[in-house]
Amino acid sequence: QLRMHTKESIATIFHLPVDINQLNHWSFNIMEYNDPITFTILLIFDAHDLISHYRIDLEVLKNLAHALAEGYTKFRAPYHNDYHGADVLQTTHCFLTKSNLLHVFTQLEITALLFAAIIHDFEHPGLNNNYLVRTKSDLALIYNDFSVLENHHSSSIFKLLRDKNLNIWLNMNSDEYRIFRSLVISLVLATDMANHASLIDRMSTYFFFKETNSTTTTPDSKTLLQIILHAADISNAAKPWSIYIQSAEKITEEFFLQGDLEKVYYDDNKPTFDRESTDVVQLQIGFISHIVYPTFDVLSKVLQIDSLDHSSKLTTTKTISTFPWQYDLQLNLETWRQVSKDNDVQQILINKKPLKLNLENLQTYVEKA
Ligand code: 8BR
Ligand code: ZN
Ligand code: ZN
Repeated sequence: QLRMHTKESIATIFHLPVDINQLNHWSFNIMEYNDPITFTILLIFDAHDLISHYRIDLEVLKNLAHALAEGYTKFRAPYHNDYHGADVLQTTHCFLTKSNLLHVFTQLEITALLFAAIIHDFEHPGLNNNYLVRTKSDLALIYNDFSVLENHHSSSIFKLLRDKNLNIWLNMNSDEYRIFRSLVISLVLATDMANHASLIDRMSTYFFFKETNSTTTTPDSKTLLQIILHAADISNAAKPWSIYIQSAEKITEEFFLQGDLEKVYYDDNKPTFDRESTDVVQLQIGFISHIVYPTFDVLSKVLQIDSLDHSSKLTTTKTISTFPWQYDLQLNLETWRQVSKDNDVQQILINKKPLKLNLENLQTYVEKA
């Protein structure tokens, strides 16, 4: 009976709490809604025409959304759960709406990017690769210590897709599916933070030579897609402060839960994330300045690309463009710097277990910044 309603919007048919226009905004706060995977996947896949193009059965899509939510919440990780998966999809979609890339990439590439975004941390246990390797976990042994989590996220999703009640890509032909699968795997594997530096280096070198007019090569679309997904993955620190601080709190608690286990299970008992001594403020300042800033610098250039044609060289529409995250990143970094000058707040931040940042208190620092 769903077919008869195709003229109605997906939001109406499924009584979704938001519509697609809300998902186009940088300041959309996914934390305010229940069941984030269902509405993001339905609305965003529909907006990019994937549902009609691949003749996706809406019941199967809903089943998949449900299975994704189950896998994402299985380990009750404070940060790496269904909200993070849905957030990365919504943020990726947001990037695409602020660029010309929808004309640069093929439909299949956009499909792989959006799918990789929603599945990229499936069944995340809330422990990082380093922990899984050091404790000789089953997962580390299966994947020989190499991008252990990322291999698992991708592998377990393709296992799910063997079930025809979950396989939304049933109508892709075998050539398309082969390219799609290979792209999704390489996108998810590229979210391993161990690849951050080489990914940024590759693109920075490229843009440097482009600006000096001395390059004849163009970046491949796979690298561009990897940058977009990587940026969406770490975008929490580039969101408005009130949204970012909720994510920062959750990931810090996840780090500390791992730290608690490290004290028990590490041979030398030397935790990487000790809740007693970790300086949360310096951790965030380091994360923003060393990881997020360089990534978003490159991303801003990537989003201005409007052709990958080898003969015409790479062209960009505008040389300078302001994106909302440029402002938010600067403000967030400055806010932490204000916080770091205040010893009282530092004490509160370090000694509260589990960490609870006082949002109202911190607001005064936003104003100072
Ligand atoms: P995943 O989300 O795919 O695990 O990769 C991103 C990694 O970046 C996280 O595991 C975490 O180590 C780091 N990270 C993120 Br995301 N947000 C952070 C934050 N606000 N502060 C510190 N590290 C963060
Ligand atoms: Zn991950
Ligand atoms: Zn992630």
